[in-house]
Amino acid sequence: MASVVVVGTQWGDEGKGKIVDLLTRYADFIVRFQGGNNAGHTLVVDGRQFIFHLIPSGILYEDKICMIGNGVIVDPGVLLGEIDSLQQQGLAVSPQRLMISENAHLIMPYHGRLDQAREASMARKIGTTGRGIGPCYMDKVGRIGIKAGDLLDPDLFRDKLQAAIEEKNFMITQRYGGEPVSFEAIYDDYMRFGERLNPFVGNISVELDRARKAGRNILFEGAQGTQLDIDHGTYPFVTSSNTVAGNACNGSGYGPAHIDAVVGIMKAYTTRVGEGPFPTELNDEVGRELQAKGHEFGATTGRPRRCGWLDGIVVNDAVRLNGLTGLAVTKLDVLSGQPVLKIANAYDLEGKTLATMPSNIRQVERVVPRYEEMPGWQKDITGIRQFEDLPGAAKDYIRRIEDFTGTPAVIVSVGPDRSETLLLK
Ligand code: 2SA
Ligand code: GDP
Ligand code: MG
Repeated sequence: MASVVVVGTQWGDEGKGKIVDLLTRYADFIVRFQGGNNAGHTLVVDGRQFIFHLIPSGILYEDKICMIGNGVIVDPGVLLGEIDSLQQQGLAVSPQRLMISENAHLIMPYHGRLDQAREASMARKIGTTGRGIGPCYMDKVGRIGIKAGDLLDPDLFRDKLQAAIEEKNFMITQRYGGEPVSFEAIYDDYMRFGERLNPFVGNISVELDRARKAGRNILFEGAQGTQLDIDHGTYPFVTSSNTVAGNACNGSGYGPAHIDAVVGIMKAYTTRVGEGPFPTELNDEVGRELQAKGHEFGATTGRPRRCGWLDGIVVNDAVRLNGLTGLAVTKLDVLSGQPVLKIANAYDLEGKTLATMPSNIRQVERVVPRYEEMPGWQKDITGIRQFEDLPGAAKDYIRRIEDFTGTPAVIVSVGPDRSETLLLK
């Protein structure tokens, strides 16, 4: 397996949690490299559901080492809550099994406040998760962020917090008319968090290099999806990090020449949660059926996810932007019962035919998908475990996806459970 990156090819929630869990079997190290607790990665093992927001799902395997890379932003209260809840379920999360990069930036209470206040004040909202993601990455890039490693140095932490709070309270009170945050309360809370988290904090780049040289297998777990990438997605309706595979290296301190494969997770249809254009969205009975059958609700916020047909433009963009070497197609079971399936294979825009997502957001709003139609299948496929046993129309659907993406399907998922999976190659 060597070093493999897993990314979402669409707008997130493609089933990365489930597929990462499957691939974790072959991995020794599992690494998150971007995003924060905006992510919600669900996996179901023997009917038991787990939702992870920060800790890589590999933590369920006792012999694996999980890492939170420098590219991740960490809300320490949420992380400790996740550690505690795993411990209550009988899973010991020791510093030997979980490492946090000293360079990972911390989500501070003022980030959440600013995220929510900003959303409330915007005429055209982004539909963020309200977890402080944008404001935290803004501080990182603006060079006033506070890093996990800073918690090990109370004087440094105090000085940085003091400087940041002055600026943040000005924004909170003057710009948004809110109540200021208290330096003392944050300082005390974060020093307490620090005491518990310090044993977990270290240089994960050095550890990963050591692991690679020892021939260990490393799995990089992406969060959100390619169209939510800050550079390549449907900006400004994106998250504030690079979600594409290249960031697995930046976000963990791992060299690009050492990546061996990139697996793109692709839902058999498309969903989006939050605001922003969605060319193949279905505001009709079919959209409602997919939402109900696929249980399409946010794993972090519970918001309903918008649903639509598979968008070949989105997937082909993901193939190019991530250098995908294989596809994992999820939720094929949700399409069962549809008489006809549609795949967008081009966009029409004012007399022009487009094969990629436009960068101009107003154009993204105006594109009209051009669809090809394929017959559906009626049979329930959740019990099927071999690709050959799928109904002919389902096999044709997968083959068509491979054909227009030029990328082999390596996994097909027919249900949320770890066992409801077909391995193709
Ligand atoms: P943010 O909070 O600043 O990252 O929001 C910016 C946009 O990114 C979208 N976003 C997501 N889209 C899909 N899934 C995500 N995780 C949760 C899930 C979402 C939830 O697994 O269901 O529970 O609502 C996720 N995180 C961020 C977000 O909707 C904005 O469009
Ligand atoms: P992620 O953010 O990409 O990890 O995806 P989420 O966990 O947010 O959302 C995917 C949802 O689909 C979860 O509830 C999964 O349990 C579920 N899921 C994953 N694969 C399948 C599948 O093949 N079929 C069905 N019906 N559900 C699936
Ligand atoms: Mg999710």
